[in-house]
Amino acid sequence: MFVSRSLIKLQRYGLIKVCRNLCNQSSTTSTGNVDLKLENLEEKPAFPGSRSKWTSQLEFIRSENYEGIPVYRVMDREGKIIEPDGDPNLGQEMITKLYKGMTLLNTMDRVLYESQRQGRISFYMTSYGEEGTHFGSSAALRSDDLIFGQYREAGVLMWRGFTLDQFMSQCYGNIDDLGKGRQMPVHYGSKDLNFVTISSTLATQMPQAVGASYALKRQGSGRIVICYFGEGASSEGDAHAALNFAATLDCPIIFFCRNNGYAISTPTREQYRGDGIAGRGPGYGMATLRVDGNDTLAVYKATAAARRICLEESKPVLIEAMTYRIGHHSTSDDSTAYRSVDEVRFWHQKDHPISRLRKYMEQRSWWNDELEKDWKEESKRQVMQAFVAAEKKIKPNVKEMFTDVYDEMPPHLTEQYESLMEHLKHYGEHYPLKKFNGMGDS
Ligand SMILES: Cc1ncc(C[n+]2csc(CCOP(=O)(O)OP(=O)(O)O)c2C)c(N)n1
Ligand SMILES: [Mg+2]
Repeated sequence: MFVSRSLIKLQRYGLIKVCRNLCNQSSTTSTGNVDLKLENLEEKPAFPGSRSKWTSQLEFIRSENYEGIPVYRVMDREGKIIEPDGDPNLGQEMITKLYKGMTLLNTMDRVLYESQRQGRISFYMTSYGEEGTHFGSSAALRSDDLIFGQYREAGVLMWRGFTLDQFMSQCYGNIDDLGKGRQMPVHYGSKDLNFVTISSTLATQMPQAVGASYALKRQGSGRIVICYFGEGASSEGDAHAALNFAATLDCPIIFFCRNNGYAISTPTREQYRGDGIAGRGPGYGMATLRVDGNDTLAVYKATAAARRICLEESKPVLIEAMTYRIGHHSTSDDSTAYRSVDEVRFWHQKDHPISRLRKYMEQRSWWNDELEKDWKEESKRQVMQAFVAAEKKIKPNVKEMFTDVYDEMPPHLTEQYESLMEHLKHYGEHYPLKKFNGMGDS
């Protein structure tokens, strides 16, 4: 403060050169952030980093006085393109692939949800209603872009090529699970597909994703990172740290918020007071877009444009995709306790990403009832085949719980491992060891 006032006085007396020298000596931030030209100093505040004008109005900024950031969309609810040049013209093949992916995910969700209800797997999370955010965004990425997910992004991984067998094996924790049965169901990961393994502790993926994007930038790799998260996770401290680091380090990362209206039972009206998640973007100095997450084409265009900003400007982008979680939060939740059936029905019947894309296809004669019927049967057959195969497969050896976690097994894990082996030596007959790889004779 003292230095700033002294500088201004010096400048008033025309001692600009002296001032500049003093400034260079006293504070590098001042010289870096403030335009110290005499004529500007009277007009504008000289605070480091300031872009403001002076005002004599004592007026608080109140977000309720501003309209919400608009929601970008390409199609209306009837699948009609709104602006003539709005259609990304992805072509019949690509659109059909998107539609088949979205509906396949839907079918897989139904089977695995029921499987949990029947006690065959321990846990599951569906993506009902959010299929457009998954497929629209992942289709706009390059296959070597790195993905950090939260947990409700199975469609993103499906688009990358994760097979039904791989999904099922993970949920069953069988011998073909890439995670060797060490994670709860839906905690997928694939090194080959550049999809970082899910850790469902909220928002942990966000600072990690920023670190990864910074590393990709330093490598000059031409790759970017996309980080998915829910509007609930956005309230975590890690989310704010991640957004600010990404902005100040100019990281090539897309923050993709799936705003599905709920964080388990907490509705968005209790989650934040400002203009959603997009409303925070300008505060971080980040290019920001709010998009209709149920409009797959709009999500595609938004993500493709964000990717270009990341690469061409080496800057982060925040996308808030507005959607609705039609299913329960997870198999541990019963959403009828906190929302009405009518509310859910509205989104299911009037604003569903799958039916909207289908209408778009039907208007172009790319899809009809017969194709739908055939695909429904075929997709169900594929899902059931993978489901039956996964259930039959044996589990990994219990040793896998301990190995391959650290580079070398640390003493405390060695101790636990030996203790478990000793236990199984005496009481193995009480466990279904035959179902575990290489343990049938234990
Ligand atoms: C740090 C942390 N706190 C709480 C939880 C419990 N939890 C799991 S999911 C969830 C809600 C997250 O909501 P949102 O981010 O909106 O994602 P959505 O489930 O809606 O996709 C909560 C509170 C957690 N996993 N981690
Ligand atoms: Mg949510």
